[in-house]
Amino acid sequence: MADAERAFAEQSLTREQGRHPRMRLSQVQMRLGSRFFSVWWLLPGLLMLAVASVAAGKVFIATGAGQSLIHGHPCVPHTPRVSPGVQWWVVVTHVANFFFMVMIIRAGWQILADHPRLYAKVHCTPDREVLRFRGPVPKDRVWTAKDDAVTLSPLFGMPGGRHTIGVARHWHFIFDILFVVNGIAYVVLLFATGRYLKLVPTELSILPDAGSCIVQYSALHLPAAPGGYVRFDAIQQLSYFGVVFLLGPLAILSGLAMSPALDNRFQWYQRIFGNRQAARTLHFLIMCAFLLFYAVHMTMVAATGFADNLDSIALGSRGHDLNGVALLFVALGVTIAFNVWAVRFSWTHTRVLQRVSNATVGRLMDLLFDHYAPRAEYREQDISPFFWPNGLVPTSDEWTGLRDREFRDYRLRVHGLVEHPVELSLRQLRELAHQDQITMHNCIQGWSAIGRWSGVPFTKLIELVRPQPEARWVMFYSYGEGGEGGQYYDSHTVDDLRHPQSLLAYEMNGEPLPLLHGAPLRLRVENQLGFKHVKWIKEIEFVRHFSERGGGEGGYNEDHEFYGYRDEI
Ligand SMILES: Nc1nc2c(c(=O)[nH]1)N[C@H]1C(S)=C(S)[C@@H](COP(=O)(O)O)O[C@H]1N2
Ligand SMILES: [Mo]
Repeated sequence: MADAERAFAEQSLTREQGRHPRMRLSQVQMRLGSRFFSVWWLLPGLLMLAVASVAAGKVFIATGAGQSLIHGHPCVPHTPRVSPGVQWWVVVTHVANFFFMVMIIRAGWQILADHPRLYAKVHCTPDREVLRFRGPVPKDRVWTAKDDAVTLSPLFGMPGGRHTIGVARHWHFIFDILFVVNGIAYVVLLFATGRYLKLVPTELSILPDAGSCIVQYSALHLPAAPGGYVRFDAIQQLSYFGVVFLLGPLAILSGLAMSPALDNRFQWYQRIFGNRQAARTLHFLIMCAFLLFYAVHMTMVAATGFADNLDSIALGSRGHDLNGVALLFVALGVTIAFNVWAVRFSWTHTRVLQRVSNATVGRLMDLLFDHYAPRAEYREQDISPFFWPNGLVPTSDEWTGLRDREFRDYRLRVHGLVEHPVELSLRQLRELAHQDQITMHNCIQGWSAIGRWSGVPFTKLIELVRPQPEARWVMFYSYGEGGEGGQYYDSHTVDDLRHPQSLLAYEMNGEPLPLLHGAPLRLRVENQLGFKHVKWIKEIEFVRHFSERGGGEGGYNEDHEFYGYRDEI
């Protein structure tokens, strides 16, 4: 590797950029009707609920009906045990799963911090959030989605310390793949060895048995378990079944529902969850459910004989020694050490992390999503009342001069590896074609919005300029600057630009493109995330490969924020 190349590869995240106010747990609010309340008000409510259910449990268990329920339906069913002991693969997949989940959840929080608001409807209108992690959106100035991010402590966020969704996504997705592979291995072995019988309920009697458990637990009676807790009780079985066969798959599916490539190709997909934002909110709630599960799980393990339980979970033995506890502490220690290392690595070797992610996650995305040409159309009444803006409106004399003359002097320069370079005025572009589409924009930060875009299908431009055969990528350069200074730009494959919905847009919602949203011309490439839709386009260049231009990573955010070079999720 040449020295210059090495220096670039070693480029890392800096603290100066991307600092935002710290997230404060005291500011987390939920909406009820038209008002927002601190989520801390849930605590006394939950406490009252707990007290009430203990009281109800104690009263019910003393009644005849209660007695006949717990005697007629044992909490720990008498079904034959599958096979005694624990197998090594159960322990390995269990520990690996814990390790992966810690990374996924921490990186997930970091991703959420980039747009700390959750919605129920498809639109992301300020003051219509169902849950928000910072105050209301200021209304007295332009407030971009980038302005809205918050900083997490490195104790919570991966890597924390500033907003950096690029880095967080790399960790999140790399560990998602490991999580899925581990999950598949676990489920395959579960069925291959017949041990699924421990998890999958096969008889309806599990329901009254579970009822019996609920009554006994809420009355604070630990159900009788002769010989120790070697067999799952009905509630355990149902919750393990739920975590493995419902929560896990739902986490994956709701995560995929945030993909622009999927949503703008198969509209039915996000509808499974209601809409794209409901899927994002559900993705968050599933994380909460996982945490709740872990908390209850560990509490029960501790409450029913910590060391013995850990022994039988980890080693399948009840040696009345501390092997299981030792294993737990080793697993915890390795997880903590890895997390400390991963935070440091994020800061010192950011470019390496990005490259690894491009080569794994990026390749997989290309393979899975490449052939999905976006074509979903929304209806007039679906158009979002609010469209978050992003980026810095250009300030150069060149652009402000054009703006002051209403872009009459604007000329789009299209050049590079083409047979017929052109310079086109807005009038010429309008005469070239006028295509209308109502589509959903998905920002990498998590918000989305539906809008009507009108402009020239990019295929028209391709026909006009006739790219040379070796031209595989197209660079889009903006009049605007990125957050750290320097020209904003990005790149697309010619293949993506041939999609019927790839558009050079000169109108938004039936009006000439507003200054804030990219006047006079912006890009729409509906299978990709928002940051690839360059606004305030100055010129277009056909090249062999994006690495020949700019910082070499594919675009401004790829260079400065370490984003992936294609982002279809
Ligand atoms: N020139 C330029 N184009 C840009 C950006 C930018 O900062 N500069 N931000 C991108 C991002 S991150 C998004 S989500 C969309 C936002 O488009 P909107 O402001 O119309 O919502 O523009 C993209 N295009
Ligand atoms: Mo974005």
